[in-house]
Amino acid sequence: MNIYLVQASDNHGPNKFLPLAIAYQWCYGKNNDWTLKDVLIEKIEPKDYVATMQQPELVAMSSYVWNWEYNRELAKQIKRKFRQCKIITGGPQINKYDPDFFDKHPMFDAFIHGEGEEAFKSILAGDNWTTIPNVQTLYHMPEPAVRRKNINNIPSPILEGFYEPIMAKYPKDTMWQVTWESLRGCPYHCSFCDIGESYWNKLTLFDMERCRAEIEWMGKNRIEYVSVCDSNWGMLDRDYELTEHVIATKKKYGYPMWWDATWSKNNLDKNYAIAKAAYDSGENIFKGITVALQSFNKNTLDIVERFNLDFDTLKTYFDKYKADNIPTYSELIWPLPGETFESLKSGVQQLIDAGQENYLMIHPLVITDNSPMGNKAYQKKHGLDVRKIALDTVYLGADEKYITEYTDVVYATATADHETVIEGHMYAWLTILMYYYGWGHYIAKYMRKHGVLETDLFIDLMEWIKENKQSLLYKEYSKTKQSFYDVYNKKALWGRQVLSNNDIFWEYKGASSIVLHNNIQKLEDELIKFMLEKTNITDWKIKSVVKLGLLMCRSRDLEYPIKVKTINSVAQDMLDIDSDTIIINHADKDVVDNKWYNKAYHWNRKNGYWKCTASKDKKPLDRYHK
Ligand code: B12
Ligand code: SF4
Repeated sequence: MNIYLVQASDNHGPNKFLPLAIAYQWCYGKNNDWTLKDVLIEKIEPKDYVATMQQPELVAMSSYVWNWEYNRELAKQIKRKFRQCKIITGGPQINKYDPDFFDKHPMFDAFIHGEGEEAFKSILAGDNWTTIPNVQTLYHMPEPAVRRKNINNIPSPILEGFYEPIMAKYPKDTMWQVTWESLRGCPYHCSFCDIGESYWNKLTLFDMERCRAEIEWMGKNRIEYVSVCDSNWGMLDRDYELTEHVIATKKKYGYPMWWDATWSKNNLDKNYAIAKAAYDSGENIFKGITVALQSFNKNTLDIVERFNLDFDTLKTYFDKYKADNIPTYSELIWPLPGETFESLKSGVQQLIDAGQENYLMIHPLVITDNSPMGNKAYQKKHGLDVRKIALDTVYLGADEKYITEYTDVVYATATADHETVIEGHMYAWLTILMYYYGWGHYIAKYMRKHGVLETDLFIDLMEWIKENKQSLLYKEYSKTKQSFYDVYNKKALWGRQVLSNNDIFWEYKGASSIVLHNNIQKLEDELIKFMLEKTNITDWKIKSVVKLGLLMCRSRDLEYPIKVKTINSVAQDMLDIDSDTIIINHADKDVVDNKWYNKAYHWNRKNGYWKCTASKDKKPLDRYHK
């Protein structure tokens, strides 16, 4: 009998994903009655794919929020051509609590709740579906799913050779991305997260030997990018050992190139030790270390069952990372229940005060069905107005055949009406654009020395932008705001195309950065005008402040190092340099190519690529004359 496996991912740039969940199902459940005909990993147009299928008896799909509509469409088309074919699906997108799920998605024959391996094995063995735990059929809602105690008896897809035939179908230079786990579960209960539900509360671990062998395989097989599924990298002592092994493997083979982990929330000392080992080794495997916070509002943290480390501890670690030149980044979510515009602004200020200099993301609050926040009573209690919009995913290519994926978003809460929600996104856009993409970073630093808080400065700037409708900044502001409005009210796609009609959908700050970079003189004039109107600094100083601040942003068109003449007191207040002649330099000396914008405002944004270094000029002028 023929079986097809499906775990389709979007293409993020040139990378292709090797599927993990569906691979486990097959490696654990397979038997000789079944012939594996194909594993689909990309979103090939459903009708084209169905045309290639040969007498499928069973199709098993792995469902996530990013492939749900695709899977539904593929399932419909398979059923149209192969009526006898059974289609089953599992994954986080399957609502474990909805007995009416079949009415909404009748193209499937069974839904598997939670971990799927045992149920899948029983299905392949031909057991009666209504008797298999965790399997929901049209007439049968199973008991609540139970976690497996031992995961080590699930064979490793990597070590079983599951991936080689998939990789063989693609060109040799394909950049492969694997999802990989050393454990399952998370001890915390954050209500906005799927893994926060009690089902995932206990940790189950894969053996170290297996983990090491899998990492070795990644090195040998030139794996570009590893998405680590573990929820708290750094929580266990063995994460340090595993990181050492990743570093050693990269030293030996040059791969895996990137190790993208979700860092532990409560173990900053262990995280720091791991990060330091990686950076000291000279092997750059982390794209910044996350110090995730989600909110600084005490009431909100209680409501979402999250905790933050105290301010002093945070500050100590940010300072340590900064002293070692290790980039960190932080994440907040907007609008969490209980949060207001003021508390959002105050959270950003606390983060800046604690020393987050490098990067910040403020994610929109989206809701998945299985997370504690997916519960309707919870939503009612906190006044969450939840609506369906396009999935909040960016950097994807534009293709009219793309099947749009959707998510549930929080449109308004009891403490932030919809207008405030959009206003919060706009404030986040401007603050991050200015401070964390650099365009106003050093100006804000200068103003802080003169008693103005960074977040107040950006409030003033937002006001100025609204008052100056002819400005470039206003154009960026209004295009971004319109896009947010369309996303929330018209199911438009997230992001903006700025380079051409075939461009990717850039995340908003990246999109605006491209525009500002290409209109730098205009930006300089506008920032000077803003400072003249909204501050009491003298005009000749303002000009130097803005000029020097913008020169600290890496330009595509300049050859570094450059020498800059400025005012001593400006250099002092802005850069802590006691000189009127500054050398501005940047580490990236590669020849600029047509991917430079991606490098600066997408791939390396969390590493603070924009930021140049500044030093006092100690050398004779001639050395810098070209
Ligand atoms: C790795 C990962 C990614 C990778 C994706 C890699 C890829 N394409 O496969 C990256 C970093 C790209 C990513 C991005 C996003 N992610 Co993500 N990501 C994860 C993460 C950390 C691990 C997922 C994983 O593979 N786990 C390991 C597998 C084995 O576990 P599993 O998926 O739960 O599968 C088990 C069962 O569900 C079941 N099962 C699964 N499939 C099947 C199929 C069958 C037939 C059966 C029987 C059983 C079964 O059995 C498996 C156990 O064996 C999870 C969080 C987590 N810790 O799980 C979030 C998670 C999956 N991501 C999530 C989200 C929301 C996103 C984003 C939308 C975030 C954003 N707004 O940008 C984007 C989407 C980007 C896009 N357009 O593709 C949500 C998904 C919720 C949902 N309902 O789908 C999760 C759960 C996190 C959360 N917030 O709660 N993500
Ligand atoms: S957000 Fe992170 S820490 Fe919180 S429950 Fe989810 S995985 Fe665990």
